Amino acid sequence: MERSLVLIKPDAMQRGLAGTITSRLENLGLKLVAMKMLHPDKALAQRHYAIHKDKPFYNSLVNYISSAPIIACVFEGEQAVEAIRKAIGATDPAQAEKGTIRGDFGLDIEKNSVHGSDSTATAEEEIKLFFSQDEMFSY
Ligand code: IDP
Ligand code: MG
Repeated sequence: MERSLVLIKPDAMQRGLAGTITSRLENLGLKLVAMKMLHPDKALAQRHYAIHKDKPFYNSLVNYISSAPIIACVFEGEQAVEAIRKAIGATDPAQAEKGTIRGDFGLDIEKNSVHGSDSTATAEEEIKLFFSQDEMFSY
């Protein structure tokens, strides 16, 4: 059983896509085990994207993610990390296949609607940034 952190990013929230995106991921057969709406501050955005701190797009990315409320969720299931990455599609919506979340809804390479963890190890680290143990559910 794997877990993955999903963020519904500001561009998707602002266009009323939270339900659509959550629904697509639930329809993969994955279980929603944590969910919250929050407005990330810069410090949280910087920690979440720390791996990109030397990239030219880092400051813009941090400003973007902390610009509006987002929804953070944890999905659990077999091969959850890979299943979600596939459903999300390529980083650049222009390259993402139709039928993927980014291919259908992403605006540009930064405002690409959704985040999904890229490995089980990353997922565990990312989940800890957004959720405490008592915010995670088993049912
Ligand atoms: P991923 O979200 O598909 O794993 P990463 O390369 O880890 O993509 O980048 C993290 C996030 O940074 C992307 O989802 C996107 O929002 C943003 N990003 C990635 N590459 C660029 C870029 O070249 N310009 C602007 N923003 C970018
Ligand atoms: Mg990534």
